[in-house]
Amino acid sequence: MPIAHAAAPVDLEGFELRVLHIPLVSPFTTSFGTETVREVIVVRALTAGPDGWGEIVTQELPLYSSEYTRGAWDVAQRCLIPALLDARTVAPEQAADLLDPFVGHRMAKAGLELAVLDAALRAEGRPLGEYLGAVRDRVPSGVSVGIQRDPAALVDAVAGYLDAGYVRIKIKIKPGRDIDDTAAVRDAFGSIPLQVDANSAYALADLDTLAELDRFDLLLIEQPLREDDLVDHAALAQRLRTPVCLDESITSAKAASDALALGAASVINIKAGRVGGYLEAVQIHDLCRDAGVPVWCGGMIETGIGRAANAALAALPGFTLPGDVSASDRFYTRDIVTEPAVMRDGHVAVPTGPGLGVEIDPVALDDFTVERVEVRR
Ligand code: NPG
Repeated sequence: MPIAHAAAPVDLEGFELRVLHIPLVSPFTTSFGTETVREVIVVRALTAGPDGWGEIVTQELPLYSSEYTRGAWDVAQRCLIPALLDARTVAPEQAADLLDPFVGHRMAKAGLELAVLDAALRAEGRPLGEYLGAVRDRVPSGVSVGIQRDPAALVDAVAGYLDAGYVRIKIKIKPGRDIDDTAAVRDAFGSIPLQVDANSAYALADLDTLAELDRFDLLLIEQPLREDDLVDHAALAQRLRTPVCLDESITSAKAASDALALGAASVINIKAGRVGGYLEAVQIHDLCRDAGVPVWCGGMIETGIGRAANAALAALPGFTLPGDVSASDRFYTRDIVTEPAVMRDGHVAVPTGPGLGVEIDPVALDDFTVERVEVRR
């Protein structure tokens, strides 16, 4: 179902961008590296009415995708913000079209669109979840566990998250840290809902290793091959019993429909940043739902801004698998919103206030800011 009721346009006066450095509670290791500090761009849309907030989920370096903070910082100021400010009066549903002439840079576009959307919905007193089509008031909370020192340390880490109440575990894998790690978690915890994420670290030539994972009855394997390897993913999916889920490869609704047509995936991870915004994310949800393909909401270690929006998105009816919608304290001791997401009974609540439904903590925001710029009309 497309957005049922469009939002009224906002009168854009400018944008404030900030680069934040927020320390993580513990290092987070994936197949592409280890992060100890989350570098992220927070966007504030300055309007004639309420301001709106968004988040650009790039990382410092282009390791997960081609986008990275300095690139987003530049393209936002040089191309994207001027395109929005030239239009002056912008409805959230128009933002993607205004930004479309600029190729790629989807995370930057998504952060700007979210700020416009938040401003528009705050002006109308409408919650984001209601606007996107949410059908639940809370969403099941899965957790993503980074690669640890060894399988025993991984078991300890997973035990902590299960004790905390997380309803689904995802472990990161890479060549050499796959079978033994997965086996250790299966042996320790029996039939818990478990999935693995390779972040593009394998090639089709690794088929034998990947097929060994079949014996663990995983919910899915996420993005085993490279972003561009749709045909190879289709070949792999034919050979595995474990369902193949795509993340990095799904950069748009078109990419999602191509992947499904090719048989490259039977599950899709939806991240608004990766696909250019929450409205594109809803389109992917809709087309997967029509095709009977389950989706779940991914995470990009967002601050309380992006996490609030992710909870709203994950409450749409097609999100039938638990997402990486963990509590704020999974990554941060201090967040930049006044009421960071908490997990209760394995679930995170969908905010109910206007727009994102969270308020910014201005002191925390200032404390984590390492660079700030304002672009005005
Ligand atoms: O809960 O936000 C979260 C983390 C989920 O594992 C997670 N994200 O590859 O999906 C991923 C990974 C990631 C995080 C990728 C940050 C890029 C940046």
